[in-house]
Amino acid sequence: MNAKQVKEVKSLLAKPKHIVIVTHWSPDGDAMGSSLGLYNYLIQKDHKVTVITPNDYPAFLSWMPGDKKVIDFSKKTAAAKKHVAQAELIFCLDFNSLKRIDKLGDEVAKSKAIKFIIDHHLQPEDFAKYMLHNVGACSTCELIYEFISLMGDKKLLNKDIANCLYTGIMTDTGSFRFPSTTTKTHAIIADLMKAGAENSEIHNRIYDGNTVDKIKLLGYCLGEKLTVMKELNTAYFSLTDKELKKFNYKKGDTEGVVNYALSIEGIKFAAFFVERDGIIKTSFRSKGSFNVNLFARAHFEGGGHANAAGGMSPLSMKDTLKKFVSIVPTYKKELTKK
Ligand SMILES: [Mn+2]
Repeated sequence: MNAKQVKEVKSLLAKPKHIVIVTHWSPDGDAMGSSLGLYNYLIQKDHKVTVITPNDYPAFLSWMPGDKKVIDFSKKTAAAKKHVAQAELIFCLDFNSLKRIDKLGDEVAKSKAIKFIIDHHLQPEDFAKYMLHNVGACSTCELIYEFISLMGDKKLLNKDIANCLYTGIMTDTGSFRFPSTTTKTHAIIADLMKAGAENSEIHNRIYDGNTVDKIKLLGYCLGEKLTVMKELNTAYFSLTDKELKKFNYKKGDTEGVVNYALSIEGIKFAAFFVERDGIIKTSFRSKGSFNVNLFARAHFEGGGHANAAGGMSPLSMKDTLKKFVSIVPTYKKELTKK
């Protein structure tokens, strides 16, 4: 966003408007934190704001201020469509390809509203008039903080905004440990704490809400399902629908499982395959220079960041794993580079 655009957006937001905020499929901490952080900012300026998600998100994210008013497009499609049709301004947060929001994308594409992308994923699509995009940002929440600053509204940072933005920065940086965490990140966190962010409580709400089923599912994954391809510095897990049912699977129960594979000494590439509604969803994580965004784009109809990406496979679990195991050796050079 250049200085001229900042001025334009400032004047757009000077008068109350119908605003819709949308975020990506299977919202995570950064998606919900940025959406509700922006929501709690815009309502202070008397806008009529509606947050719409393409589908549901885990219960450990549903405590954020404004959560009760979020509309799930997959469940309340008619109401969501009405809001999108009425919108004068649509913010697209934490994604940059309309494919990432499924059928909600058709509504957003159709809408005459002015569109605004705030995001930190690679290769943004060109569908918005305004864009605050930075792949160097640790999270979209960091960019929402920046957006509020650009609008000259840092004085409006309150506890509600601070709690939302803290959540997204914490979850997208793996609790401030990924290389994307910078001095700027910590400076923003300090500001959010000054504004009232409840850092310790947020950590408890996000990470200490495990159910017995979730912990047992994790135990099963680690004990029975981990496969290590030692000479390729790669490790992966898979879970079928049947296995999920055995542990009374609830959304969010497999969150973070892939990171256990990545935490093994020497492992540079970790993958997780999970069957949901007949489709295999894939998560890829890496350490160092191995680019899982490119890997996901090339082989699993997905994408994301260089060190964290996702995708899908229309094949059966057996064939998906066969495919994966046959592809990984072609990356031997990158994976075994010192
Ligand atoms: Mn993000």
